[in-house]
Amino acid sequence: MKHEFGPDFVWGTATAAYQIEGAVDRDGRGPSIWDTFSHQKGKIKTGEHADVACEFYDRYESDLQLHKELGFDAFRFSIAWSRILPDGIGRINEPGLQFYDRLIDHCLSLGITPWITLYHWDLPQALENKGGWTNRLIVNWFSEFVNVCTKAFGHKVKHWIILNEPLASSILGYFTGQHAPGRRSFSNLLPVIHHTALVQAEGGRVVRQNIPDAQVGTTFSCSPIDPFTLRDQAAAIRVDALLNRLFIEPTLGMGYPTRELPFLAGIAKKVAKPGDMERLAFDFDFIGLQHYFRAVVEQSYLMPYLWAKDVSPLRRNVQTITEMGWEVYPESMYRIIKQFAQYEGVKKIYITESGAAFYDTIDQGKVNDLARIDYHQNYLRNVLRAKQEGMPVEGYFAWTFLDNFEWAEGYRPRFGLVYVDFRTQQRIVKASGRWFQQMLSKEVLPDVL
Ligand code: GCO
Repeated sequence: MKHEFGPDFVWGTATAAYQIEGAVDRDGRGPSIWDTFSHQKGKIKTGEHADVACEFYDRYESDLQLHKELGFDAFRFSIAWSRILPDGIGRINEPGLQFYDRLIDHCLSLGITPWITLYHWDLPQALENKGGWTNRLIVNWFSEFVNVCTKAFGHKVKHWIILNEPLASSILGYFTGQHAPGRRSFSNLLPVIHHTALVQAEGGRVVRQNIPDAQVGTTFSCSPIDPFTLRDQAAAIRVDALLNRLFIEPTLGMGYPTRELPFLAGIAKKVAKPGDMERLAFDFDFIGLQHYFRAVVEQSYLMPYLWAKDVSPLRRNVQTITEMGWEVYPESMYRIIKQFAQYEGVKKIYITESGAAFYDTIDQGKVNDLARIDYHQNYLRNVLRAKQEGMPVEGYFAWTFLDNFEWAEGYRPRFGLVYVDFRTQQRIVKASGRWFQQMLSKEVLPDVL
């Protein structure tokens, strides 16, 4: 399979600081909103937190060694803002910088290209205390953080991702409250969306200014949206605007999709400052698509502003559903790449995340996760189809390397190619990890097989 993607295709795995690092109070790290949130009662389904997680902070050397053995040549990780700036701004914590410096050097020594995500949801608590993403000053705070990181690592890291899934952090964090900081109100929504979109572009500008030869990108969660019945077409168009278009179109200079979602017009009227609409644009070198499932929606009067809701896979008699309750529907990968490739300003696409949580069991020391192999194989076939049709998709990062802390779900859903026993920290490469290893080790496959 590998050779069909061509020699320059990037093969990686993706991770996030809070989900794997642990060591939350080590070497001067300040608290983040996820520390606070996960320790509040009832916020995480299993009552767990990520104080320890995969102990990646201490185990990164052997973990990266394993990553190398599996054949991946790129590793996507995020920087915990509060390790570098414990108060979010101001004082720099040298040991925090040193940790990422060692991690980067170790990647490089193994021939693994580091891909850094600057924001994967763990806002310093000190900044949340000042209003977090509802406060317009976040644009300055974030620029300061990006400035510190790019000055420290820009000479050796050339692949930078500004935000991880801005839709999730803004809506789940400040509107529905399912994620940190767990705030819930409609009045937060428009400021948070707008500040996030501004940060996305400003962050890009800081990276480009400090590292002229960097590849700068940002990621979006995305799903093709299908109407449940013919009557639901308008609903599907609205959901598409919210899920797939809200954060990319402002970067392309198209503004927010206000025609489909009139409530967004409130941004220009009440939230934005003069000149903002121009500041939202930034010409990213690449965009990262994070794709897992398609959505099927129907109209609903119960959901204000959107007037639509999801039709669950259970109601649709879907055959394969993951532990997250997500439908496995490989063709959606092809469709979503096609949808994003149609934007004129999109130059390059990387699949910065795709993967599946299934219930894993250990049998005689082995995890035979055939369903996960099927998932990656079939989703990859659809990436290939898009590529062969000429779409500029140039890499695939499996979510994820190690089983880890799955946010509000706790440790139960396991997405890893490597199983982690959270009591002993033992790692067991799953059959899916071996599948990648085999696939990636074969430069050329005989054409007829
Ligand atoms: C996300 C993330 C990951 C998740 C993964 C599975 O955006 O949700 O980037 O942190 O763990 O998507 O849900």
